[in-house]
Amino acid sequence: MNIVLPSLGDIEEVEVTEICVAVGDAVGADDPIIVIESDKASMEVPAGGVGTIVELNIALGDQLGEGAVIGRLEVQGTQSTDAPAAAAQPAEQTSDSVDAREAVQTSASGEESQPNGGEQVAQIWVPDLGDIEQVEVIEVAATAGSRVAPGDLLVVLESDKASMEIPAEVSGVLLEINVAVGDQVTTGSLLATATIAAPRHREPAHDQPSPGSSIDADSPTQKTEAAAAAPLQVPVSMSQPTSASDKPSATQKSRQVYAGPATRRLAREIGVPLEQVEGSGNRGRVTKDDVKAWAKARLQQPATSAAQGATGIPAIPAVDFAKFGEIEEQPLSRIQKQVAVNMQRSWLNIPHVTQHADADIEELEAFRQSIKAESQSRGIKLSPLPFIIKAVCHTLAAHPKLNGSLSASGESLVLKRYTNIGIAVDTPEGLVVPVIRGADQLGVWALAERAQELAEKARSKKLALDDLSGGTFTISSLGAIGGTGFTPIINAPEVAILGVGKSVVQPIWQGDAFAPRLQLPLSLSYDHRVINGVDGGNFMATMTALLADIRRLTL
Ligand code: CAO
Repeated sequence: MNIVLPSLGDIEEVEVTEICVAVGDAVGADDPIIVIESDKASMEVPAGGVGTIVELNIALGDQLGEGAVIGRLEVQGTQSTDAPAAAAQPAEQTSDSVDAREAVQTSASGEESQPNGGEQVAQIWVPDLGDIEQVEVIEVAATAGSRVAPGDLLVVLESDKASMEIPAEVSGVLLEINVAVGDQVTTGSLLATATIAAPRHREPAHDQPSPGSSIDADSPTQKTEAAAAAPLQVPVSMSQPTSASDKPSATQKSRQVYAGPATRRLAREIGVPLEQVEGSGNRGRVTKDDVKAWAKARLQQPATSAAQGATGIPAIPAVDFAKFGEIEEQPLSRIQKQVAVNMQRSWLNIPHVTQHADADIEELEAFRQSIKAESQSRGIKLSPLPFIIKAVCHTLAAHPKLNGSLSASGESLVLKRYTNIGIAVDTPEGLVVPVIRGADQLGVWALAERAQELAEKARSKKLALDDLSGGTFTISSLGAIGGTGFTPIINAPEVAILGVGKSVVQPIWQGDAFAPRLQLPLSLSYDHRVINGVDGGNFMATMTALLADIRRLTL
């Protein structure tokens, strides 16, 4: 059967703004085939029968008149005929129906056209819904106390066939919003109450309502009856499309969304905030494709900047710091920006737990001091760090989970049979983490040499990509600076990182007396998805035991 454009009432032509199906699509009777739009309203034209679309005769932007053949539907189980589609429901956009949404009731005793000099209260009702009994409130776009102007969106209603945007028709302040999202409302339900800033003057023609017009109905009941006398056969979107000449204000723009019911439904189903979607359709109309493209872009988008909100977390609001005093803006280096992204990604994706322990390095320090002359003659700077790296390699061998990575699927822990230790190095350009490959195969002298070499390369920007990749565990040492403990952020996809603080002499109980002992603060952050507290505790116990007695590193 032919799918025919239904009656348009007094509208001569409408524009095709969305094509919802393709040839070959199986459709149900209520499935929208196209969305059409006049300068007053938009509506979906349903298939009108169950079957398969075998022909489409329209293109986006086509101007159609009543009776135009949109396409052909091969009705399931019947022969195709040329009879007009009974279920292709006509859109009779009568002037009454348009006026219906303008219905406001004033509490002033006189006509609205008679200024009384005082404040008037306007009530805003659900307009004539035709043969639709109930619609759902799917969006409440205004709040009590806010100022509205004609055209500002108040609420969006939706039946299973169409959505209706109900705009304010008056300038004023909203006293009360009488509905909430999810409410079922019907023709004549009270939506909102507003004080009108200035009485509205009607055109004389409007003051002489035609029989059945709801425009002068002065009670919800009367209005409902009046509206029922001029029914619409198909509910249409009552929203006023944004035209080029009708530029919304900034706030209005952020609230008003111009989209059909199917698009709104899709957006709701997949959780897309329609007000954030840029409409590519006619007059900025948001189409289903826009919604899908927005969702797809969001899914593919890495956290590209530190300022950006991630995982649905609202972004930190921008502040004009210059308002409070003099400022200087320093652009971030490429490395700093990348570090910001990596840190945020790790912090937001990984449940971090940080465990603290002090290692007694009294003997280690005595040994280090004892070989200082030798280190100088070798030209190697022997800080506590290479001993810590050595101890970490031993500890990882005993607790290999901490040398692993959670697989991308999250289904397994990848254990690595190699130990590559990343060392966080502070440079003027930002933090970099060069990697000592095969650290477990190196002695303390070699580790010291390698760490020194990589730190110098990092500071002189000479690191190769190879120097920065393949790490299995990271050490971040602030020992030269100070601090007793901190929460290092895991260098994902590694599962743990060791923070090193500054060693200090502390009184340690020796069983019979306190003795001054050099204590090295260690902070282990681990990924609690794969590393348990027991694993972290065991790691720290092994680590502190090794540092307390470095002879164990030879075992
Ligand atoms: N406790 C006490 N003193 C320490 C110490 C510790 N834990 N660690 C180092 N020191 C001492 C050293 O012994 C050295 O003193 P001496 O010359 O008297 O021996 C002095 O501090 C300076 O050490 P260093 O910084 O030159 O050498 P290092 O091996 O300890 O560190 C490196 C090398 C590359 C880690 C370091 O230069 C660096 O960049 N640290 C910053 C890392 C960082 O930014 N981490 C934060 C990441 S998260 O934001």
